[in-house]
Amino acid sequence: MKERFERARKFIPGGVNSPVRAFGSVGGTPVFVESATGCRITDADGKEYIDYVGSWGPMIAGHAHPRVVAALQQQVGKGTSFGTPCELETELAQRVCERVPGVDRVRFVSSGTEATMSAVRLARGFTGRDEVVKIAGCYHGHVDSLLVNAGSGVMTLGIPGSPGIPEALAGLTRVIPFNDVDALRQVLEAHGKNIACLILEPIGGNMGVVPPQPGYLEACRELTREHGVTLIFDEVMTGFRVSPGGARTLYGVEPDLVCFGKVVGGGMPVGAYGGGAEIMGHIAPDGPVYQAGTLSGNPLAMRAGIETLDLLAEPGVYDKLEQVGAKMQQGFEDAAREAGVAACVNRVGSMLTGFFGEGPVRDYDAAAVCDTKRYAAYFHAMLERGIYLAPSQFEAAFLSTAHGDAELDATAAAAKEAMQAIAR
Ligand code: KE4
Repeated sequence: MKERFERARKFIPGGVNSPVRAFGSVGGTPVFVESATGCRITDADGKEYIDYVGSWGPMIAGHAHPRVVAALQQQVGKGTSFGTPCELETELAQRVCERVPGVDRVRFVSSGTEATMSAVRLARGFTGRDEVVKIAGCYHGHVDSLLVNAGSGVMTLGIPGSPGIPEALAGLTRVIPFNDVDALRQVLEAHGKNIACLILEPIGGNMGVVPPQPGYLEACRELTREHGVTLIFDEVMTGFRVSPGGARTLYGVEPDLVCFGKVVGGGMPVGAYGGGAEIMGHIAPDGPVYQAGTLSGNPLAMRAGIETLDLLAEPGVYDKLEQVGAKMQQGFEDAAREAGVAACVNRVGSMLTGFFGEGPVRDYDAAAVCDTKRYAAYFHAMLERGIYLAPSQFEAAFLSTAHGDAELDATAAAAKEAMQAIAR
């Protein structure tokens, strides 16, 4: 793998097309995957792993699902992109609108980043306000306005989370802690009239999995409505995964806008944002808020999304996702307890994170004090045993309908050995 990585680095920054793939936070040389099927990936040297990354969420029905492959094979012969309306876009849009309560219109783009960027622009255009509130530890893609870190205090303006983001732009974003209703109430009471939107992952996934505390999402809904602030749920990770309608259905809280990605494209490049007819009516060409994309609604990507959502509509799918998630959690907890390793799991359905620390982990600050060195050691101990986990403590493991008892039992056995190894 080293030679492959060195060659990649000659032509691609860091040898990767997305930073987390470079194993920066766990060390070592990244695995180059050559093929995948079901819940297994095979690297370029032919070594097979049980995969718990699933391309970071899209592969909820497993890799190379026969129905998705057949659909793509049938579609590709008709051409790969038209740049015109195509009925496949309507087919997928109808499925999204029928499955997600409160979404009357949905616009497809090519990534989760495009979806959140467009939703924030729409909120700003719809409200005529400039400021944005985001949550510490939530990640919404590499959008300038959202790659912002918390300022010195809860009430202060954000600071750029990356070079290249102007102070003036970062200064329009305020960052508050997750699961902290008082912080949200304070910032809205002090600045609400300038705030266009609150955007959050309804279930944190990018600080590791951090579920909302009881009542938190309801408070976000009530307080934003009180101040005329658009509530945006970034469901790029949770959409169609934690329930057929996503987190909004699971928790019964309806945002004004929702962003999707990952699952909705079934592994092909698709993002989406949607909401009620009134606010979505402000998007060009119906309205003045501009957003466009050459490959938006790409027929191949639409076909993969349609097939994936249809697979998820089959009876028992979400029970299966809950079962495999629970079994993986049990295996991790048993292994940590038997080895005397301090660890805790946050899980919602088929997305979970094993944190190396006492916990509980209810926000970014609690996640940040977890033992990332021990996570890295566990990651490599599992990799050696043929289990591919997320190469970062602050990510989620994603299970699929393709994970079965054999894989989960093998994972639990590997976890026992790995925990013993890192406990020494
Ligand atoms: P993309 O632009 O990567 O399709 O989506 C950005 C995004 C938006 N919102 C949420 C909640 C997300 O989790 C993401 C992307 N997730 C990361 C993993 N945490 C993708 C992996 C990567 O960056 O390579």
